[in-house]
Amino acid sequence: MLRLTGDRGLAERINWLLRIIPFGYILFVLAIFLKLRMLHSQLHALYIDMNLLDNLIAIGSVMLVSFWTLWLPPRGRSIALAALNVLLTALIFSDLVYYRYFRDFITVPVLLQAGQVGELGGSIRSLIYPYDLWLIADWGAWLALKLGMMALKKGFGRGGQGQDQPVFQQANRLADGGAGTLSEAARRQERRRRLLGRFSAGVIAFAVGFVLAVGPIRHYAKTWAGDLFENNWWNVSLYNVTGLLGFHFYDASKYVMEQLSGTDTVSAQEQTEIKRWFDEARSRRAVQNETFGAYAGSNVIVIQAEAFMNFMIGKQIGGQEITPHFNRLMEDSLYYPNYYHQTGQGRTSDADFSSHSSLHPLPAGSVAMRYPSHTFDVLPRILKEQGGYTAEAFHAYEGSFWNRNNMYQAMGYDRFFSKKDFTMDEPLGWSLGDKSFFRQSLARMTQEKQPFYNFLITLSSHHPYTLPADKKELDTGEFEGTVFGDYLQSVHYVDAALGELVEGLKQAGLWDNTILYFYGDHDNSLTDKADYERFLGKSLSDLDMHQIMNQVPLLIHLPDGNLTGTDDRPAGQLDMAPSLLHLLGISSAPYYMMGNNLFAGAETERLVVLRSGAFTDGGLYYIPSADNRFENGQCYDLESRLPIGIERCRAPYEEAQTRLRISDTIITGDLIADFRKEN
Ligand code: GP9
Ligand code: MN
Repeated sequence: MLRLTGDRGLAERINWLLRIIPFGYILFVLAIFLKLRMLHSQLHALYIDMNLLDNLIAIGSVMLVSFWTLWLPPRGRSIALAALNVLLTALIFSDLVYYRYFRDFITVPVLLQAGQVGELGGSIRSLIYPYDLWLIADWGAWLALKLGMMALKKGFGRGGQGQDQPVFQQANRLADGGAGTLSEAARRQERRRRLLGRFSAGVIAFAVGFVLAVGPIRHYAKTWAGDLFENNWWNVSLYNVTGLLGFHFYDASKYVMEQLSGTDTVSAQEQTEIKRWFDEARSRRAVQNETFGAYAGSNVIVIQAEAFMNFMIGKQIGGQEITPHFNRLMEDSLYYPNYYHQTGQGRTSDADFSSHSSLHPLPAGSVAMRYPSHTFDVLPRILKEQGGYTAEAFHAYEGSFWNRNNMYQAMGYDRFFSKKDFTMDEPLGWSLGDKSFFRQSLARMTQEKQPFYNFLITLSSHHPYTLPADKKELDTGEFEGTVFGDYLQSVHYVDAALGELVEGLKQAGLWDNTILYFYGDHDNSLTDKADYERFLGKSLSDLDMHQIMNQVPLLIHLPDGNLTGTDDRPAGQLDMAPSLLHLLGISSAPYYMMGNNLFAGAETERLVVLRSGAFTDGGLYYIPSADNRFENGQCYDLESRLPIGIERCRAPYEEAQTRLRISDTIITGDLIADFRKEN
C-alpha cells in the first residue's frame, strides 16, 4: 500500500474520496433538482408548494435520467453531465416560457410545431424575465470554480520544485491507479476494480432514483390520482403527480406508442356506444322548426377573431367604448354573451377545428398537426357537397402555421389565401393589420362565385398586443403602458376593422345576402385578476374569473336582420357547424357532430363542455380542481353564483367526461371513416 505523508497523504485522501464519492454527479443532481423547484415556484396555476414526496420524485427522476453517466470514465462523465445539464436546463427554461403563455407544458406534438414556437418572436421575448438567469447560476459557479482551480494549480506548479511533487499531479497519478509503479497484473486488477466500482455506482443510482421517483408516483396513483393515466388529464394535473421530467417521459412514451400502434383500435362495444351517443345527439339537434332553412342559399362569412374576449363587450374606458362597432352591430344581430371557447393546446387551430367539425380538440397538441388526414365532418366540405358553395379560407400569416395548408385542403376549401397572397401595405404585429386584411379579403369575395362560405382569421390582437403609436386610438388611462392596456387597445383596433368590413360588405352589395358569424378564438392569456377587477370596477369571484377567461362573444348577423336580441343560454364553439347548417336548411343528421344547435328551440338542453373538463348547462357551472378529481372540483349554482354540494354536478360531469372521451376516440381512431365504410 502506498503511504504518503503531509501534503501527499492529504492528496491521497482527497483523491480517494473523489474516487468513491461521485461529487460531480451529486452536484449535478442537486443543481437540476433546484432548477425544477425554481420552475415550480413560477407556476402560478399551482397553489401548492412541492411537498416531501414531490421533492423525492424530482430528485429520483433526475437520477433516472442521469444514472448512466456513472458508468463512464471520469472525463467522459464530466462531459456527459455537462451536456445533460445544458439539455435539461434548456428543457426547464422552454417549459417555463411556454407555461407563462399557455399555462401548460410542452408536449411532443407541440415540439413538432417548434417552427411556430420560434415564430412567436416578440411574444417569447416578453415572457422571459431576469429571474430566469438563476437557471444558469450553476454554470457561473462552475466556471468560477474551474478558473479558481486553474489558478490554484498554477500556484502549486510554480512552488513545487525538487522533491516536492505538485499535489495535483500526484493526485492525478494516484487516480490513474499509480500506473507508473504498478505491475501489469496489478494494473489489470486495479482497472477491473474501477470498472466494477463505476458499474455498481450506476446501478445503485438507478435503483435509488427508481425508488424515489416511482414510489411516490405509485402512492399518488393508488390514492388521489387514481385514474391518472386513463383519463384525458390536463397536462398540469399530470405534472402535479409526476413532476416535470416524469411528465415528459410519460408524454414522449405515449407519443411513441401512438406512432407505433398507428390508428387506435376501438372495440366493437365501444363503437356501438359511440354510435348510440351520436344517435341521441342527432335527435336533440335535428329540429325542423321555422328557422330551419330560413336563410338557405345565403353566403356565409365566419370571422374568428384573435384573443377576442367577451368581458369588454359593451364596456367603456374613460367614456370611450372598447368595441363600438361590435356594440352597434349587436342592435340588429343575435348576441351570445355566454359563448365559450372550447380550445386546448392547439389554441387558434383548436377554435377553428371545433367550430368547423363540432368535435372537441385533443387534450394535447392540435388536431390539425396530429391528425390532418383523418376524416371529419367539416362545414366547408358539407356546404360544397350539399349546397354547391365555394369555400375559401383567409389568414394573412404563414400558410404552414398550425399546418393550415394541409388541413384546409383536407377540409375541402377551394382556396386558402395566406400571407403570400396579401400585399403587406399595413405591417402590424405578426403580419398584416386586420383593416388591410379585411379590405383585401373583401376584394376577393366580390369576385367569388356565390353562394360562398368564407372563413377569416384575424391576427392584429395577438399577444403581446403592441400596436404602433399611430394605431392607438383609445385612452386606456390607468392601463396605459401595461399589457392589459395594450390588449384593450388592440381589440379596439380590431373592432374598427370589423366596422370597416361591414361598411365594405354593404357597399359591395353583399350585406343583405350574407350571414355574418363573428366569434373570438380563445382568451388573451392575461390572468391577473386585479386587471379585470380594476377594469370592471368590482371584485371578482373564482366563478367570475373562470367565466371571464372562457367566454368569447358570438355575434350572428342574419341577411334580413330579422333575428335579433341576446341569447343568454350557454353555447360554445362546437355549436357553430350544426347551427349554421340549420339556418341554411341542410340537415346535420348524417354527420358526427357533438355540438348544440343554437336554433333548436328554448326547451332543448344545452350542455357546454370545455376541454379542461369544466362545463355548464346554464343552471350549474363546474370548475375542475388541479388534481382533476371530481370531488375536489367546485360545483356552482348560476342563479345564486355560490358553490353548492358537489353531487349536484355529478350527472352532467359524467356526461361531460363521456363527451370528451368519445371525441378523443373518434379523432385518434379515425372512426368517422370506419363508420362511413360500414354504411
Ligand atoms: C397565427 C395564429 C395565432 O396563425 O393562428 O395562433 P395562436 O398563437 O393564437 O394559436
Ligand atoms: Mn389565437
